[in-house]
This record gives sequence, structure tokens and C-alpha cells, in this order.
Amino acid sequence: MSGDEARPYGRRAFLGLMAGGLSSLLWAGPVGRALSPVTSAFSQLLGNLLPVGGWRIYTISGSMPLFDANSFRLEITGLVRKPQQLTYAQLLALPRAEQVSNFHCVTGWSVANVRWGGVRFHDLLALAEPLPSAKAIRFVSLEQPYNDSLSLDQALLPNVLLAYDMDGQPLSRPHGAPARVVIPEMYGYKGVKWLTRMELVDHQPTGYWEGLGYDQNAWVGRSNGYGT
Ligand SMILES: Nc1nc2c(c(=O)[nH]1)N[C@H]1C(S)=C(S)[C@@H](COP(=O)(O)O)O[C@H]1N2
Ligand SMILES: [Mo]
Repeated sequence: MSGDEARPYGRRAFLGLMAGGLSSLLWAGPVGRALSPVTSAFSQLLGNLLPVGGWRIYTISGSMPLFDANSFRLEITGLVRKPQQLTYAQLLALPRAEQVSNFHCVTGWSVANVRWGGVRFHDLLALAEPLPSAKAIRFVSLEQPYNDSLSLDQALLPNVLLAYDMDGQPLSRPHGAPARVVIPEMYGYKGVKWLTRMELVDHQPTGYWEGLGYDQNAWVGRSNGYGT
């Protein structure tokens, strides 16, 4: 049996079930049910009201943290030599990177050619000086209890960004102001919005959706999401 076939929610299993003509309720399985809070009536309503061009606005709490440029701090803590508390102005003053990339939510919707502006993790980590024991970054949202993580290797891949601009504008409140994680090669749940803290850790903790059944390595098309 190939690795592909062994995965309960792999693409092959998905296609096989579709060919068999089973209903969406059946093939959604426990992962599909776990996802239902994300598509709460509240999020759906926001998605319908806001001019978001293909985006669906997701929150797990039904509320969106309010960004205040004066009091905001981005903390970089944990296994670092120099813990940081960056103001919004300090964040914007770091070397700016820009990219255009596609965005994929694991539930099956995508947005093509999103123009992001922000900071590479290399430049953020250079300030904090991770200790040799640091192997991963835990990203904590102001929207509790949302969190997720990347290995240091993943965070340093090209095209991985801490974004503060989207399509030429400062990140809006629904999209996670003032900053969100962007990793185009992985599904959207890795992209923590309303980021408030980066914690350097020696092993990767289980993120919010990962605790509900999704793969920690959320590679688009190669993880247990079924909505490539
Ligand atoms: N804090 C927080 N970040 C989050 C989420 C969330 O519910 N809360 N949802 C994630 C998921 S599953 C996706 S697909 C994207 C959606 O981004 P959008 O709300 O800007 O469309 O945000 C990700 N980041
Ligand atoms: Mo998602």
C-alpha cells in the first residue's frame, strides 16, 4: 500500500469516495465535522458583508481583536538570547519583503495572486537571536485560543512571511491586523491572524486545528486536507 492510500483523508481517498458517489456528509468525516465552528453563522455573515474578493473571514471565537497601533507589541520570547517586544513602528522599520502568492484554505476555497508585504522571519529572528536548542516557532494569536507553529526550517523557506500589508493596504481587521503568518505552500490554518507572540520552542506544539485532526505539516495537496 502506498503512503497515499494509507492516509484516511488523502487526495486519493477523497477522489475514490467521490467516484463512488457518496454524499458530502459521508466523506467529510470527523475532520469535516471538526471544522464546522470555523464556518459559524457569524463568519458566514462577515464573509457575505465584507468586500473581500474571494476570501472568507474566519474566526474561532466569533469576535475579532482590535488593533491599536500605540499599545500593540509583537513579543518574541522563549529560547532566544534577546527577547523582543516590537512596536508596530519597529515592525514596519524592518527590511520589507513583498511577494505575490496563492492562498488555499483546507476546506476548498482559494484566492489567487494575493500581494503581501511584510517581514521575513530571518530578519525577525536576527533581532532575537534564537538559542541552538530552538527548533520551532509557536505563533500565538490575540484571538484566544488560536495558535499554530512552524519548524524553524519551514519559517525560513522562501515565500514565508510575517505579513502586515495585503494588496497594497495595511492588513485589515478581518484579515488579522496588524500582522499574520503567510506560508503559501501550506493550508491557511497555519497562517495565524492577529499575531501577538512568537515563542521559540525546542519541539513543535500541537496547533488549534491540529488538535482537531489536521496535519501539522499542512502542505497543500500533500496533507490530510481534502480541499486542494
Ligand atoms: N486567529 C485566527 N487566525 C486564523 C483563523 C482563525 O479562525 N483565527 N483561521 C485560519 C484559517 S482556517 C484560514 S483559511 C485563514 C483565513 O483567512 P481570512 O480570514 O483572512 O480569509 O485564517 C487562518 N488564521
Ligand atoms: Mo482554513
